[in-house]
Amino acid sequence: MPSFVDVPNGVFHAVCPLDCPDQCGLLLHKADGKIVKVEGDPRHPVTKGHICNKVRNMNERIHDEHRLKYPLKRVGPKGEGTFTPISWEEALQTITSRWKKLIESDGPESILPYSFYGNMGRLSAEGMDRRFWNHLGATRLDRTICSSAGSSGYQYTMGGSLGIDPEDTIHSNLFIFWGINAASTNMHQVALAQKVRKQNGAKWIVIDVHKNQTGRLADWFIPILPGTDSALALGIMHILFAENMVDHDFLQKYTIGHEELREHVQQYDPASVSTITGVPVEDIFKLARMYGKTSPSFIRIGNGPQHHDNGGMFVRTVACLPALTGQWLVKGGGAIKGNSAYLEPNTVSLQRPDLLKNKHTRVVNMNQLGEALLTLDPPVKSLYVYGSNPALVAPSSNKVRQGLEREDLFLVVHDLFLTETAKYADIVLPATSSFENTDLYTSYWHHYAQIQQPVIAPYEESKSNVEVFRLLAIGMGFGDVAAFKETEEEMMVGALDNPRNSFLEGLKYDALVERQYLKAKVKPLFPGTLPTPSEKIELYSERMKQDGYPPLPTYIPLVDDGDHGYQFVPGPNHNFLNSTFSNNQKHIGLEKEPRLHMNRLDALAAGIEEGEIVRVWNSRGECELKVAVGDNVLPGVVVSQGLWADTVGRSRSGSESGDANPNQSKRHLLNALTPDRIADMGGGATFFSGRVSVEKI
Ligand SMILES: Nc1nc2c(c(=O)[nH]1)N[C@H]1C(S)=C(S)[C@@H](COP(=O)(O)OP(=O)(O)OC[C@H]3O[C@@H](n4cnc5c(=O)[nH]c(N)nc54)[C@H](O)[C@@H]3O)O[C@H]1N2
Ligand SMILES: Nc1nc2c(c(=O)[nH]1)N[C@H]1C(S)=C(S)[C@@H](COP(=O)(O)OP(=O)(O)OC[C@H]3O[C@@H](n4cnc5c(=O)[nH]c(N)nc54)[C@H](O)[C@@H]3O)O[C@H]1N2
Ligand code: SF4
Ligand SMILES: [Mo]
Repeated sequence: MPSFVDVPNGVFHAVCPLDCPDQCGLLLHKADGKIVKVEGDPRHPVTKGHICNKVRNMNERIHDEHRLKYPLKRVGPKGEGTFTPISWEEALQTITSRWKKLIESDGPESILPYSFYGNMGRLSAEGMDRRFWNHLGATRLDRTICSSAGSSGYQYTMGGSLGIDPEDTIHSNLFIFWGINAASTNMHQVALAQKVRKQNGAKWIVIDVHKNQTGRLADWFIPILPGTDSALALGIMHILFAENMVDHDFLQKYTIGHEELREHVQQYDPASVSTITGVPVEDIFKLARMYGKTSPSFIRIGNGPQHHDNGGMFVRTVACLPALTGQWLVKGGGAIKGNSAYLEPNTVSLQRPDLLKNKHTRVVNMNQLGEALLTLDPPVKSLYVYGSNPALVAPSSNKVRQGLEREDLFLVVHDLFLTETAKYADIVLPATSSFENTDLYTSYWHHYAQIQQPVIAPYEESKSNVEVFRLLAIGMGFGDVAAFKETEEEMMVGALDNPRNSFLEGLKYDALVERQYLKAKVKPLFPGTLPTPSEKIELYSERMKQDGYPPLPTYIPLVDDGDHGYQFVPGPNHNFLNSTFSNNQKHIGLEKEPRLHMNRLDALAAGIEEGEIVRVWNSRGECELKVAVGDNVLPGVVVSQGLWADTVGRSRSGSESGDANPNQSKRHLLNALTPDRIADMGGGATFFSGRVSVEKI
């Protein structure tokens, strides 16, 4: 590959590395070796040159003077953030000698990796690191924080992460955004829907617990009580069958269990469903009839409703709807929950599970990090965090932080910034940004793969994840194993060669380097067969029955979360990407401050006024938030958005000294309130199934 690093001026192709379905193509403008402007690449077939505000401002993050420049060693108490610079040699020596001792005394399972998709690059997020942990025999991390409950539910119905091609939604006449704040989290799906609305008068329905950016764009916004969406979907099915709006031919040919389902949904009559969901009976009829009679109709299934105790069953249930109406056969009809199956690389080649050999290593669910650090026996003695910021993003954060504070826990954090998590670390390692790396990107929404080549030199002494794991392998004495000697290029060639994924056929490394955007070989799902046991859409699932679930889609209420007045839904916000950007003044300025959205009637009853600071609490923790009173949430529900830095309002990151008042700085820590219960399926998170009390201060 030609190197762009040494070319000081020009415009270079790049990929947005963030955990966002859109995975935009970017153009980086370089002057004097620095990125001075980030814009969308108009040649990207789906994102077409449009990007979000967050990333238009990315050059500030890349050249932020607060970025970590060199490895650091902690010299103050854990959590305070007082460090002194050390060399890479000393850092690696400290880590590997500590690990070697731990392996001898406590075994390799005393070491726990913790990572997520701060950088979606396949090599950075799940390449050399996985090889390293497999070879070491460390405790395995079950990566469940994001979408695993819903993916599991979808898989029971459809066999895998297989939806329609989003480019086909240009033909849709009805868009249902179901529990997705797409205006913030999938802007190009919104752009497509806007275009069709203008051209063909297509209608948008948004079903959400919060009338947010997306709800405000809808032709019809349907507010719903949290965690009740399966009941609504079953109510729609009840009406579709009762009023004969189902496609008998499709049901016969491509599904199993429609007779059982027809019987089963009789119990979900509109009156009962209305009581459960808070959606008026006439609206349930209107919604079912619109859905039953409009073609093509498209459902974009979001992450929100699957961050609940019953989240897997929600997705399993909604995924049945397009089958009832036969919409999968219509161009632009169907659904997208996630599309990751189409570009699924060869993970065996990439992650080398064979390196685990016969090690029966234990598994920790990442949603229960605090619990694992505090109670696991034998204990976790060392934690290595990269590409994630669990002190802010993981549920029940008071427990997480208590775990991170453990004096006997050897914590290493590899990041671009001195995050909330890094402040607890014994050793901090500086990470390159994705624009300094070589990596392979595969969207989980559209069907295009891209490659990033380094555009700028590594910032100061920072190193990529791939490089650090190579060095750690050498330090641990297994650097000679072939898996750790592979170059990035070899890893990508191997990853793209996946005989188990026919959609990847012909999508090869050299062509990708040359052409920049290559599409998976997709075709409509129907006519065709699915990777389910019956090869059909499983309205009735024998596999679910074997796994202990009701085999037919069923409404299961949320777990009792204590006697508190409000259901608490703390989702992401528009200008941060999870906690990324929450340390940037421009992004903070756009969001201003965290708010607690509360219904007018609730505020009146509690004597709470607009703009008042209230105490929000439950058995897990407390926050202080400014109230926004209005009608954008139903009574009994409170919503807040954004994973706010501890240090909002003051400078964070890189300032190598602690906060004056650590308790004060944590008052916006929304995850102090969230449950670390595990969802019904896939080990998923239940961020939105917590209850809170709200009181005047
Ligand atoms: N700007 C921005 N974009 C992002 C992110 C970000 O932080 N900021 N994060 C990225 C990541 S990692 C992810 S996973 C995605 C997530 O993006 P989305 O799929 O949009 O998921 P959320 O924003 O978590 O929740 C979506 C909506 O679900 C609603 N909701 C919550 N509970 C329920 C319920 O029970 N029923 C219904 N109907 N609605 C409910 C919330 O109010 C919210 O509006 O976004 C990605 N993109
Ligand atoms: N309350 C609440 N909590 C939530 C959610 C919610 O909706 N509500 N959403 C949840 C969801 S869906 C998700 S996906 C998680 C996301 O949570 P995380 O995966 O922790 O995402 P970020 O907060 O963006 O943190 C990513 C970190 O990776 C670092 N990073 C970026 N690139 C690299 C790299 O190449 N190498 C290394 N070593 N580090 C890098 C960034 O600087 C950043 O600090 O949060 C979850 N937490
Ligand atoms: S965060 Fe999403 S919308 Fe923004 S540039 Fe990246 S991929 Fe595109
Ligand atoms: Mo996520």
